[in-house]
Amino acid sequence: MHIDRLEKYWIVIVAAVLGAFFASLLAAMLVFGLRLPSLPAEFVNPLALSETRFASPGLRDMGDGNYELTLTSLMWRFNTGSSERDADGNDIIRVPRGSRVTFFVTSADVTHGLMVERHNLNIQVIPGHVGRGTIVFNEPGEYKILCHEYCGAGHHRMHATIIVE
Ligand SMILES: [Cu+2]
Repeated sequence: MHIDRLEKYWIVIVAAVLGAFFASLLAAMLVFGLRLPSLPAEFVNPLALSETRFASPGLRDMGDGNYELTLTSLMWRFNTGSSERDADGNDIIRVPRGSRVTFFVTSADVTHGLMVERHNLNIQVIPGHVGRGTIVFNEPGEYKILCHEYCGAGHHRMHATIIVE
């Protein structure tokens, strides 16, 4: 079968581009630890959060530098159970350096998002679903927990702060 010279070039270019995409996916998975989002580990009744772990949000010390942070997203704040607030009334959580924090998050109303500044955590917070993810905080500093799903008029103000001491 005759294939035109220019057509051969294009086949090679297309194969090279596909190969580069595949290699970058592999690198993202193997080098940078990127994972596809999975189904939530748990479901809750969003109308009866008072009967679930989300009735008492907060940071729990599980020992050996492990913490569990249970929090609820709602219009328009993160309820982390913390009594410490910033000037805008948003929650502040403090953990020691080196802490391994597992987040458990659900929504009390609409779809929200949860990402932690400069860390590899990005959860879509859907009513009825419990999003879960873990971060190890190796560097001291202040890190914002931000909502990344537009959730209404107060979305741009919706955040909390983690201070790694
Ligand atoms: Cu939002």
